[in-house]
Amino acid sequence: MSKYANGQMSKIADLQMFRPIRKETHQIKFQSLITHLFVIFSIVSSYGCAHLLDFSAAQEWSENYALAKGVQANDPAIIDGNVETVGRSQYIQSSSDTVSSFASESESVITLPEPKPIHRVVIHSANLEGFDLWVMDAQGRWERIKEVKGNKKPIMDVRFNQTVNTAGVRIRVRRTTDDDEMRRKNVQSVRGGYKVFTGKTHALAQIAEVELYGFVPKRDAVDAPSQKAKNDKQLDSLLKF
Ligand SMILES: [Ca+2]
Repeated sequence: MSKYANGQMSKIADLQMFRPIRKETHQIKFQSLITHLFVIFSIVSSYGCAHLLDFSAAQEWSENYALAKGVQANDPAIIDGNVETVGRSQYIQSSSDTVSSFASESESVITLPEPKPIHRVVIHSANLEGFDLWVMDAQGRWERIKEVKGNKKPIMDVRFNQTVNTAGVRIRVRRTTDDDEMRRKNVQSVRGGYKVFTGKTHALAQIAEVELYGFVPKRDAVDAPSQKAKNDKQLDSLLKF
């Protein structure tokens, strides 16, 4: 074998010896990269969860805005803070026509001296089955934002899809558990398929209390930003890699 040929053999042998080392080095780097990516992913995930926890932990329900000074209702017993005193919804006087008057529905209206960010309405009622919730906009116009049907609970905890800044809440009564009895009493069927109305066809809602709530910053969440700063610092140091 010539010297040149030996040289070639030597180079080939070196390369054969060297290749597995380079492959191993790539494997180590790749594994290291995967490990770091996993660690970063874990930290980012926990950071995201911590962020969500910070958000939920940072807020709580406000005081009951319906009990604030200057709040009024068309029956004061529904906002006196006492579930033992039961108020009633009031009939809407929409027409002087007798038949229409008999069929009129009722409502409970609460007005606040200034707009509040409301997200939750709790209604205590023994007979309220169906109703619409309306809120007043900045121009004093009413907007319907919620419809409830087939309620069976004595305490209804209604949440809005989003917080509404409003100075008025109206409960428009659609159905009570006393409606059927009132119809039997005040509507008579007569010969020829006609009906004779002698009184109201919708009963008033018996409402013990209406509570209005929004979100406010939680008092003991004041120190929460320090944990967030700690998470930020940890994430920054890892991303510098
Ligand atoms: Ca009451």
